[in-house]
Amino acid sequence: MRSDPAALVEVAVQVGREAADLVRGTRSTAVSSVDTKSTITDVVTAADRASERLVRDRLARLRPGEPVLGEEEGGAVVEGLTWVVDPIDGTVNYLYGIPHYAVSIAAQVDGVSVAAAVLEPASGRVWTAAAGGGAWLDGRRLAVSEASRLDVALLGYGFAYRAERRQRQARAWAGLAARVRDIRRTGAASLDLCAVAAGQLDAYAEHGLGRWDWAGGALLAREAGAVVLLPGEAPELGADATFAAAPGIADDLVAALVEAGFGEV
Ligand code: LIP
Repeated sequence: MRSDPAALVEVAVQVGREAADLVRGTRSTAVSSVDTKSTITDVVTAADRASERLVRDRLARLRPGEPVLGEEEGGAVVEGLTWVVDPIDGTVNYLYGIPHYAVSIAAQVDGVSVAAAVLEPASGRVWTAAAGGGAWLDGRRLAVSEASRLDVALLGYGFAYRAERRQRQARAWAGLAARVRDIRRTGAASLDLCAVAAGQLDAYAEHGLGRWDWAGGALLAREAGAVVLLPGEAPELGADATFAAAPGIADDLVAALVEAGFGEV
């Protein structure tokens, strides 16, 4: 069993394609069976659960004995290789029929992503990255934007499921709105990070993501040349902040986020 990053990407794509087909094909029935998790707005559908179950079953066959951490069935990051799975990232978009959600499968070694596949069931787009091998969208090599000025930078961001935290986050982003070109909130962290990798966003920042939300997209962003700060790596942005930015604006954006109160939300 090969464990080089390129081989792990192949497995992630192979399994991710099956999960993406299932997610796309069952939406009409899956969204009729919805539960909630941390708050009334934090939803999980039958498709989330079925997608993760499929990924786990396929990985157990293809990669026997390798542990899986998934959003719906849990698990842990262990020493050595762990598969980190978000069965549907952007579940609220999926529930509302907004075609912007993904199946994200990453392989991590000692908690660091080395291979990733982020697959979009609605569009068929497949984003991949292998450590040291660059970031790719459907075979096209990706690179972050060459943004160098904050006042013309396009930022992605996200809100927490808890209303009181969302309110505090909104105040911080309001403090930033006049200092950048514009802000986008798409609802799928993995695809926000992929957008940074592709130069479709100049930067992205959010609090409170699960490892499964960022494990794949963060590798794509880093392999495309972004400055990436993962939860715990930038206390000034908040203990659970995830950040990715084109290098030309990264330092100025960190300073502006801190000034806007992003670190205290
Ligand atoms: C979602 C993230 C999104 C965040 C949402 C949620 P899920 O993941 O992709 O960026 O703002 O609160 O965490 O729950 O759809 O897998």
